[in-house]
Amino acid sequence: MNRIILACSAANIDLAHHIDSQLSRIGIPFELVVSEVSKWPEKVFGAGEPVLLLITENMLTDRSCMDGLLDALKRFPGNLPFLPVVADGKDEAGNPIPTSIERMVNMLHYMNHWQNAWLKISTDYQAASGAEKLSIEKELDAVRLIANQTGDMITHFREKGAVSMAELEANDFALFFDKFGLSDWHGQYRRLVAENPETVIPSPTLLPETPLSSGILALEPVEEPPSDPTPDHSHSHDSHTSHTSHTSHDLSPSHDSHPSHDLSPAHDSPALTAIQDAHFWIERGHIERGVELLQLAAAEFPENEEVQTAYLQALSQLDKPVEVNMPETSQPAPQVQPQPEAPEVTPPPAVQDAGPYDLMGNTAYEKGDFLFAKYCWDRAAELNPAYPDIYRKLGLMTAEHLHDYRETAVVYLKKALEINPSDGEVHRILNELQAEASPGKTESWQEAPSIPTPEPVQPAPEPVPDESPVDEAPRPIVLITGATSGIGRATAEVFAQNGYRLILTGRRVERLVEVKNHLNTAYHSDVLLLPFDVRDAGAVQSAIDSIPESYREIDVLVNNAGLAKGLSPIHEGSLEHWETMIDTNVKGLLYITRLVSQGMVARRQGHIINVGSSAGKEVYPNGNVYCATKFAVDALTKGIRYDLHKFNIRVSQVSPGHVEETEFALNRFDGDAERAKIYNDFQPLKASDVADAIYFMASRPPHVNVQDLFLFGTQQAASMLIDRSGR
Ligand code: NDP
Ligand code: 8X3
Repeated sequence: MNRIILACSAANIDLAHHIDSQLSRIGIPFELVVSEVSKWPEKVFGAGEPVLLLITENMLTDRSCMDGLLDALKRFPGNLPFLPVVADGKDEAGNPIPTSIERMVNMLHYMNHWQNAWLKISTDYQAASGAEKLSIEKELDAVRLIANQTGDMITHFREKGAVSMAELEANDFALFFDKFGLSDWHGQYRRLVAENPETVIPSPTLLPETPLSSGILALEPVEEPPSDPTPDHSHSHDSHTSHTSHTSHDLSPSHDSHPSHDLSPAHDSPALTAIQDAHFWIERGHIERGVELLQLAAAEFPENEEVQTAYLQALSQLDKPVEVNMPETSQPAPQVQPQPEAPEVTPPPAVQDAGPYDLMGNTAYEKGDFLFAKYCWDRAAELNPAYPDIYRKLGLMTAEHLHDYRETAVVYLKKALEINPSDGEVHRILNELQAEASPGKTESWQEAPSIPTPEPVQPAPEPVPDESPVDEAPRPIVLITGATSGIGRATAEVFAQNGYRLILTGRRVERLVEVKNHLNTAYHSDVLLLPFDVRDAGAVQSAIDSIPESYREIDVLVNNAGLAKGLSPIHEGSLEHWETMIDTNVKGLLYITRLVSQGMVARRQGHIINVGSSAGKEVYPNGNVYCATKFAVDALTKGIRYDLHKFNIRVSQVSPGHVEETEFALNRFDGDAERAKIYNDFQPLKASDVADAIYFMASRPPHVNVQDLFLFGTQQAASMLIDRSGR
C-alpha cells in the first residue's frame, strides 16, 4: 500500500485535517481528495488504493461527490480496504450538522434532498428557452440519477460497515489500524499518544486551517517500540475525548439523528430526533417533507405516542395528500413537462422511481421489519404498478408474515396474477388464503346479517375490560366525520358508551387526540383517528385507504362534518363562504360516502346517517347557500337510499333546528363570540339530543330504517318561529 485515500466534501476539509494530523505523525500516508477536483468519485475509487471516506451531510448533498459515485463504488475492487466514516457535517456558519445513515428516515432525507433538487431544476427547465433547455437537460438527468441512486449508495455504505467518528477514534483509532491492515503500527501510535498527550490535535471545529501533511508517501514501517502491556492512556484518552466528543457522532440508536440543523443539545431518542427534524422542515414550510419523516417514524416507532401524535398533527397541516412530492412515474408533474414549443427535447423522466422504495423494502424485509417493507413496497407499487414482481413480493410477504393483513394479501396476489397468470406459487398461496377465509360471510343480501348491537358500556372510571366476557360478535364500527366538536363529538360519546369501535375524523388533530383520550378513559373504547379535510378528495381517499384491516368493515357512517359561513343576503354573499359550505357540506359528504359505501355494498350491510338540518327543510332569509347545501343533503339522503336499499344498506337523516354546545354559530360568524350568542334567550337542542337521535336510528332492528328525524327544541316551532322569552 502506497497511500490511503482520505476523501471528503470540500466543506469538511478540516475534519480530514484532523484525522490526518492525528495519524500522519507516525507516517500514515494519506492522500486527501476533496470534492473540488473534477470527477471526484473516480479519483477516490478508481485509484486502486484503500479509501477512508468521510460521509457527512455536506458530502451526501454535494453534487460533485454524488455524481457518478455509485458507479465508482461498484467498480471499487472488493479486496481493497474501504472504510466509510459517518461524521458531523458543517453549515455555512461552521455549526455542526449531525449526520446519520443508520435509519430509513435518514435515507429518505437524502433521497428527498435530491428529489427536491431535481424538481427545482425541472422548474428552471420549464422556464428556459430552447437552447438553454438542452444544457439544463443534462443537469436534470444527472440529478435525477443521483436522486434514484441515493438509497443504493447509502445502503452500500451501510453494507460496507460504516462507522461513526466516535468509533473510528475509539481506542486510539484501533478500528482504523485494523481495517487497513496496519495493526503493527497501532502499538507505535498508542505509545506516541501516551508519551505525548499534548500533541493530540484538537477537534476540527476548534482548529485553524492547517496544511495537510500528506501527499504520496512511501510506507516504511517504523520500528515497533517495546510493547507496553498496560500503558497509561488515561491522560491522552481524556484529552482526546474532551476534544472530539462534540464533533463525533455516535451511530448507535440512542444517539441516532439525521441531519436536523438543530443546534440544540443532543436529542435523547431517535423518535424525538425524528419529531424535531420533521418540525424543522414543517416550520420552514416543507410540510410534505416533515410529514414524510413522521410517517416513517410512525411506522418505525408504532408504540411511541409522541411520534404518532406528531404525525397526526403534521398530517392535519397538509392540505393535500402526503404523496404531493411524488409524481406518478407515468405522469410527470405538470411543471416538468417539456414546453410545447420545444418538441425535440425528450421529456424528463419522473424522478420518483419505484426503485429506491423497492430497495428500502428489500432491506426492511431482510431485517424482518415486514410492516416497513410493506410500506416501502406499497409506495413502489403506487409509483409503478408494473414494477417487476412488486405485487408478488407484497402478496407473498404479507401472506406469510402479516397475518392481520390477509385480505390485503389476497388483493396483492390477485394483482400479481393479473401480471403473471401462470405463477404457480402465487396461485398456491392465494388458494391457501382463500381456503382459510371465513366461510361465514354471506354473499347474498337477502341473508345479510344485521349490524350487531353491542351491550352498552357502563361509563365507569375504572372499567376492567380484561374481566368482562369476550364478545361473541366483533364490536361494530362507526365512522363519524367532524368528531372534534359539537354534534359529532357528542355522537362519538354515545356510540362509545354503547360499545362501538370508533373511527373519528376532523381536521384538528389535538382535538381528536383529546376526544380519543377521553373515550379511552371513560369507556375503554377502541378509537382510530383519521385527520383529514373532507373538502380534499385526495386526502379523503388517502385517509380511507389508510384504515387498517381491523377497522375496514364500517357498519355505520355518520356524515356530520359541516358548517355555515355567514348570514348575508345573496347579493352580499362571500364567494369564499359559499365555496367552503358547498365543498364541505355537499362535496365532502359525497367523497366519503362514495368510498365508505363501496365496502358496505360489497358486504351487503351498513347504515349511512347524514346530518342534515331544519335548514334543509325550509329556507330562511339570508340562509341562502347554507340552506341550499342542506337541501342538497336532504336530496342526497334520498338519492343514496334509492341506490343502496337493494344492498341492505339503511340510509337515514337527522334534521335538527338550533343546537347548542356546538361551535356552529361561532364558525358562522367567523369567531365573533358576541354575534354567536344566539341561544341566550331560549333553550335550543343540545348536541347530545342530536347524538341520541342518531344512535336511536342506528340501533333500530335491522328491518327498520328511520328515514328522517326532524327535531327542534320545544321553544322553536320552525326556523324563524322561536319563543325567545327566556329559557
Ligand atoms: P361544530 O362546528 O361544533 O362541528 C363541526 C364539525 O365539522 C367539527 O368537528 C369540524 O372539525 C368538522 N368540519 C368542519 N369542516 C370540516 C372539514 N373541511 N373537514 C373535516 N371536518 C370538518 O358544529 P355542529 O356540531 O353544530 O355541526 C355538525 C353538523 O350539524 C353540521 O353538518 C351542521 O350543519 C349540522 N347542524 C348544526 C346545527 C346547529 O345548530 N349547531 C343544526 C342543524 C344541523 P374540524 O374543525 O376539526 O375539522
Ligand atoms: C343549523 C340550524 O337554523 O342555523 O343547521 O340553519 S340553522
